[in-house]
Amino acid sequence: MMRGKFITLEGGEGVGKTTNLAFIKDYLQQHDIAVVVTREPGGTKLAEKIRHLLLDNNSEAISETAELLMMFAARAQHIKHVIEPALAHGHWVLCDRFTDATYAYQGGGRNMKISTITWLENLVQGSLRPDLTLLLDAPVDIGIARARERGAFDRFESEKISFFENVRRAYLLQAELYPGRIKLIKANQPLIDVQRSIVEVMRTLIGNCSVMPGNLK
Ligand code: Z5A
Repeated sequence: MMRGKFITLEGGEGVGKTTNLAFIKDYLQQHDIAVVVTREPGGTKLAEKIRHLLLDNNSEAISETAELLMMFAARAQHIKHVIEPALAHGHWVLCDRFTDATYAYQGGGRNMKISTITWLENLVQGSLRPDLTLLLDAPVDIGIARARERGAFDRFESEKISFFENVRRAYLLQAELYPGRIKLIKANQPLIDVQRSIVEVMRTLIGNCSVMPGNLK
């Protein structure tokens, strides 16, 4: 059986990851591709518990190191119990955030050493890397305004604007470092245009798969 493709969606607050995840899922299913949709931190029972701890605004102060290790602990569970089995069965995996978020939030936002993140990435993931990452990028104020319309803020959403500016810069640096894998999508345009750009990228990925993965509908 042919291994599935691993696609991740990244970007700062309110750039439209959740909205476009549903769109991409439908697009893949229209092409008879079996797709597993998941998210980070989260995706398994234990990882969702860790997510709850990480996002809880009322918890004791979480140290930067603890936050980083919790992200990777959740990721280790997620890879072992969801991502790897799905890919091995020929399913495509569509994940709302993955390790680029760690470089952006813990690296850019919290100033954790990049070499430490890379060390943990290698430990937890081995050779697993996304086949494609869609980085939705928009000016911080636009994304935050969209996200905050939803109401109560979680622990990350309560950060200062400068934190999100650093996160955005770190994401853009990742895109510069990995131009083959990370495709930048301008997210401050009308949704229809964002989705047009996404389809262009997806078409190339699907077109490059000479044989479609297993579990065709
Ligand atoms: N985190 C981390 O620190 N380190 C890590 O390694 C990982 C994660 C994996 C999880 O949040 C938190 O964990 C995250 C980083 C941290 N921090 N925060 N905050 P999350 O990913 O679950 O949630 P989020 O980033 O806060 O996502 P979000 O606010 O839900 O944003 P979104 O999913 O990108 O946006 P959306 O819900 O699709 O859209 C927001 C609104 O904008 C909605 O009303 C849409 O209808 C609207 N929208 C979307 N696109 C458009 C366009 N183009 N025009 C107009 N309106 C639009």
